Amino acid sequence: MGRARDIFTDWPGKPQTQDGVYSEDEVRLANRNSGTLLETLRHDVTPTGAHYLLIHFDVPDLDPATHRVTFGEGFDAPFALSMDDIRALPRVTRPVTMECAGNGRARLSPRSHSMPWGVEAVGTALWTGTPLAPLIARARPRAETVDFAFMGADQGFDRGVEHDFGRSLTPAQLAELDVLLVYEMNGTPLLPQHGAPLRLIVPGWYGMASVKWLSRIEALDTAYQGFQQVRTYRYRDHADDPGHPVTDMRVKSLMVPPGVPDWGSRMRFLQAGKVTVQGRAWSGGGRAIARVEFGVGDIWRDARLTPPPGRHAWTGWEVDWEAPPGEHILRCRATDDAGHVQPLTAPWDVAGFGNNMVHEVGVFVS
Ligand SMILES: Nc1nc2c(c(=O)[nH]1)N[C@H]1C(S)=C(S)[C@@H](COP(=O)(O)O)O[C@H]1N2
Ligand SMILES: [Mo]
Repeated sequence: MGRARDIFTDWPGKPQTQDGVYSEDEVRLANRNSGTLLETLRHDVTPTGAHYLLIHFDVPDLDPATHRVTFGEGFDAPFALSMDDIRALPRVTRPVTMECAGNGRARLSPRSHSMPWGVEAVGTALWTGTPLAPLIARARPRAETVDFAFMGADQGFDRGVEHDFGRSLTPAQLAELDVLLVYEMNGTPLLPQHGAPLRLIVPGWYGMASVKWLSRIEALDTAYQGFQQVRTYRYRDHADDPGHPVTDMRVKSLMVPPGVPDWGSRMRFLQAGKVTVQGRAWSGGGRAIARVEFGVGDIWRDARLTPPPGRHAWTGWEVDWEAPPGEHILRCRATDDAGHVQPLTAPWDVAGFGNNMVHEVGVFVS
């Protein structure tokens, strides 16, 4: 609310400069990791160049002609596959909505030192590849396997710990998740920044599970202890809280901001009268969207829903609004079929994970 008001009290008399520097860490992270353009929420599928990006370290330089993914350590029938081998396997294409677990972090205070996401770290792509489960079965994991580790070809440091980016899934999770080994995005080969030549897609989970630049799969007889599994991607109430793992996406919705924006504040300007407001809503774990409400101030009404293009993709919503002159805060709030509803205020977390509060857009109607 404060934000919407600022622009009208300050503007056009808003000062031209302000003291203080941008946080260099946050600027660097924001420049490397772009967000999805909210106007592309009009479409079921996010155009490839407008899909958000999250890259922890450097994009590794992998040659698709020589790249192999190995099913090695811990398998009784280990093997390695080239990209040609993988492309010769059964081919499936699925629309999957993926959101970064840190999406919404910028609304939290105090905040962690991390990627300063507003609301835009989510997108839907048509991912093409082959199901992982039959390959795991072919490699014959040892009976004592409790975890499968998925290792990327990228490495670096986080809080002084050097590691390859890696994540794990238990045999039970793998059995229910419909995980894909993916080599195309929206009908063209994966771009380097999205994991070329091969990545995992874990439908319904936050993005960290969908390991890019996939190079090694291992079957472990003790729980995987990689940094990205045990040191981060955990919901924690305070710094010493062991917390619990971040897994599937919480219910959430976004709107295409109506009208035209103010460059600096992104406040919207529109003309009084009928306006159709639209957006997308999603939840994780295969849960469907049951309801989306559109709110103007404290008045809420139900939006019309359009069916999602797939079980793991977002649902479209739309509402006709007779916009009266004045300044308004527009909100959208989704409910999934398990009865989870988006909160009106941000759930706080040490690292800023899982903030699924309602999307708010300030508009000035004249
Ligand atoms: N190897 C590797 N895989 C990774 C990451 C990474 O930094 N390295 N980032 C993860 C995170 S946190 C997210 S949100 C998604 C983002 O995928 P995208 O950049 O294709 O949107 O990739 C995941 N897979
Ligand atoms: Mo992420």
